[in-house]
This record gives sequence, structure tokens and C-alpha cells, in this order.
Amino acid sequence: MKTSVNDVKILEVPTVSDTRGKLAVVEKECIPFAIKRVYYLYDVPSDSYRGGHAHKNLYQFLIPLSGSFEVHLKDGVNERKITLNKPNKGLLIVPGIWREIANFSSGSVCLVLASNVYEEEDYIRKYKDFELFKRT
Ligand code: T46
Repeated sequence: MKTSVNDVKILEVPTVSDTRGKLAVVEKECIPFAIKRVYYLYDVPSDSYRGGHAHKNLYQFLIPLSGSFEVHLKDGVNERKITLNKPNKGLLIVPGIWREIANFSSGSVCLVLASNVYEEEDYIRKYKDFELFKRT
């Protein structure tokens, strides 16, 4: 699979702001996939890390609803590290990207919008298998 870490993008979520606060809306124009699943990570200890895998076909949009965390990305050749800390800025992760999520701040919440339902067959959980997947 040819995707690279440069295909991973921070997208701004349109936000309506007034004296009562802010309201952010993810509509279909905002992200390049139809949402089939929503899940979120919370109560994550600051010394733990999530991810440590890639997806074969899944698109995801990660939004730091609260707090901050770091997303480490690999495509088999290049790497990127992105800090998410603004609830109106999400990270679009395309298929075929290895990710590790770490350094969660206290009370942080990571919302994930996904292009498909949960399928364990879509996961590549060993880095050696990921390298092979990227070569083929
Ligand atoms: C990702 C990061 C951001 C389910 O039963 N249904 C689900 O929708 C998900 C996502 C997970 N699970 C089960 C599978 C495992 O037994 O929950 C357990 C923990 O899943 P996992 O170790 O994959 O969790 P994370 O936080 O490492 O990764 C998750 C997503 O799996 C992954 O796509 O990018 O959040």
C-alpha cells in the first residue's frame, strides 16, 4: 500500500462561536469518508500508550475533545509526530499507517470517527507484518 505519513492531515472542524461558548460540527463535507463507528478513549493513564498497529482499509478522524496527546506515525519509510490539543482540529489517518498514541494529559479524551465497524481482520498488529504489507 502506497500511503505515506504525508497523507495524514490535520483538518479544522468548522466551529460556531458566540458568548455562550463554542460548537464544533463534523458534517460529511468535513471528512472524506462516511462515518460508520464512533468510539472514544478516556481515563487513559499518562504513562500508557494506545495504538501500536495499522489498519488495512480503515480511515479514522481523531479529535482531542479534551486535553492533549501525541500521535506517532510511520509508513515504513518516514515518521511524523503530531500533538493534538485543540478540539477544533482533528487528525485524518488514512489506511496503511502505523500509529502509536502516547503522552495523554490528565483527563484527556480522544474521540475517533471511523469509516467502518470494528473488524479485527483489518488490523496489522505486528510491525514486521506492517513492513511486509507496505512492500506489497
Ligand atoms: C486506533 C486507536 C486510536 C472493540 O471491541 N471495538 C472497537 O471498536 C475497538 C476500537 C476496540 N475494541 C476492542 C478490541 C480490543 O480488545 O477493544 C480492545 C482494545 O482495542 P485496541 O487495543 O485496538 O485499542 P487502542 O486504543 O490501542 O486502539 C484503538 C483502535 O483500535 C485503533 O483503531 O487507531 O484506538
